Amino acid sequence: QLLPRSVSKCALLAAICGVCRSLQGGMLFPTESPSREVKDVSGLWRFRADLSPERNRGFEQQWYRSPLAQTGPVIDMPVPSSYNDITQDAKIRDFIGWVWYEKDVWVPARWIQDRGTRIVLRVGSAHYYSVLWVNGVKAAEHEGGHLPFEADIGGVLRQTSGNQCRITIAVNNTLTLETLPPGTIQYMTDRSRYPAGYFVQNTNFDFFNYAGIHRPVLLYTTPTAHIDDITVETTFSDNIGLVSFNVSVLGSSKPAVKVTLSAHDGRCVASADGIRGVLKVTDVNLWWPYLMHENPAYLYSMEVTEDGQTDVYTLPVGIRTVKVTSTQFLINNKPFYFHGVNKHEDADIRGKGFDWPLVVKDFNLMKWMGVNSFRTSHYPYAEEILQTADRHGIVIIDECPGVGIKDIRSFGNVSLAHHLTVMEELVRRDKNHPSVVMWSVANEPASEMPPAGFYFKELVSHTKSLDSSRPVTYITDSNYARDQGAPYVDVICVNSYLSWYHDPGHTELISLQLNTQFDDWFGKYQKPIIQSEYGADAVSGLHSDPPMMFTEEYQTTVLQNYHNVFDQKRKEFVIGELIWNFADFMTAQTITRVVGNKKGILTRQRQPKAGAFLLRERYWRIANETGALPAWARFFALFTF
Ligand code: GCB
Repeated sequence: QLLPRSVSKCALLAAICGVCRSLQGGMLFPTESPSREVKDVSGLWRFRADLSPERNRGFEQQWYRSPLAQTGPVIDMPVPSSYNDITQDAKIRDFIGWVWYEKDVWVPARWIQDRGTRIVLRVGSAHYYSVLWVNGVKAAEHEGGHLPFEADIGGVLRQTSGNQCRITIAVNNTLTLETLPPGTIQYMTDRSRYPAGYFVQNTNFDFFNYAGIHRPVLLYTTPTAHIDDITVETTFSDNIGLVSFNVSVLGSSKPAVKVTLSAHDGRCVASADGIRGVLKVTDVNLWWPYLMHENPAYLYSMEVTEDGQTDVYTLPVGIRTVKVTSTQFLINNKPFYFHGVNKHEDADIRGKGFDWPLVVKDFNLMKWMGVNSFRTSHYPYAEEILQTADRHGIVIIDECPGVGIKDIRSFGNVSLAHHLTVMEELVRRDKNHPSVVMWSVANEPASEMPPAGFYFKELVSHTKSLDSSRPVTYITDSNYARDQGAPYVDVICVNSYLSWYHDPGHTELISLQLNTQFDDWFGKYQKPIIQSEYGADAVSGLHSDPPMMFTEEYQTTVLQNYHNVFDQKRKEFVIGELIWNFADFMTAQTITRVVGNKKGILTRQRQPKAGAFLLRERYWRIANETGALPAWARFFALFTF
């Protein structure tokens, strides 16, 4: 029972129900307010990997029924964190199957006593498949890492023990042909080489399949009659900003909703009554990207109240527009050039576990380098990261976990139905972030295969039906002539590794080949193009002149050759460049990776290689050319470089 039985069952049900169902309920980020409390129950949890041959002993023996320590040996496990790099045990690092987490928490008595209080348990994300119990009673099941899930646990708590609450979460990292990302389990049957029952997990993506509870676990309350979801869309005309809102209220038959929008200084600039409407903001302060305006990242505060003050939820709102022409990407009707990075959620020890020091350090590094954008390669990042981007004006291409879709069997209806569900979960979670300007539905799928056309048509059109205000793309590395999905996307995003995977060592070919790449794509589709990945591995501290592969000099030479072409093509239809990668990151062990992927311009510990200084100079120069830099930054750019 390596594979969670319910994975394929759920996906199958979704497929049978058809591709156009939508998710129940909203997924507002838990915040405190006069009517809501939040209690973070992250920290140290008890942990046990199910090492039984079938990985199914935990279910057979019902480990959720009693304290985990009574079932066998448990160890400390921090949450949030991947479990893989926490111990000294390679069996835990490379574990495939079910692991069990458990924590006892106290729930405030008043939450339990007040029947008008909803008590919700929310897991920011757990990779990959999760089952959640409270006091031994099953409360939720969720497929997919990188996105939150939650359960109303008030009923269970009131029926069971009262204030003490034992939370058990079983998490399975097994990937199948129908999961996102896909993978396969391969049993090795040659008894002369492998012991009985030996298996490996195969994947088609280039990052370590970190697992565990990756984001905070929160308990929070709302009144029973509560604001369940809010959707805002923004636009403007002259100096008037327009914010259309749609509020969904649950638990009340006649919701009385009031919405007010306040400026930075607390001044109310617009208000309205009702669950939907449009707020008009005169002398609007638009949300501008970092380095594009004197006063970037302006956020209004939208307070939604239900029935007087019964429930109150406050949402930051940035007013901005996004449009695409055949050659440009426009933010607030002005051309925007993506000078940015691709990232990973990845760090020493914690793996993909959310970590504020790392988030703040990464934003400081991005701003230091003059980065105005990043792509959440290859999965949705923590909401706290998106909120930080909103506040700093860093633009985001928001990618779903559709990476490594290479096997033709992963283009079937079950996979498609799950992929659509993931897009629904992603849009539901991230739709209100001004920083998010585009959805990416996949990375380097085998888009030349015949089923890919139908698959991507469905994906792109469904994503547009969920959110018509943002362009949609997927990232391609395939030959343009054979691409089946490109006709459906708004922006062509191309990954290429000239002089690395093709013609290794021959940087002199980059100029010719990159020009051909751009001209071919634009010639065929007349859509703006982002170079969504390019780069070369460099082992920090390794040098050679003339440059050789894997040295810092080679990495900078590759970058310079690409940049020369970008500088020509950005006058035409190239609208952005995203280096692969912001930092070195961990991968599976293979003969092509030396303790991970070294294409970072920073080391995994966030120390700059030569490429970081090169990029920094370039990005500040580009920002300065736009003429929209704030005075301090223009001064800085002129005198620093
Ligand atoms: C790619 C992938 C990325 C890899 C990168 C590489 O095209 O999108 O996930 O890490 O190439 O370094 O090979």
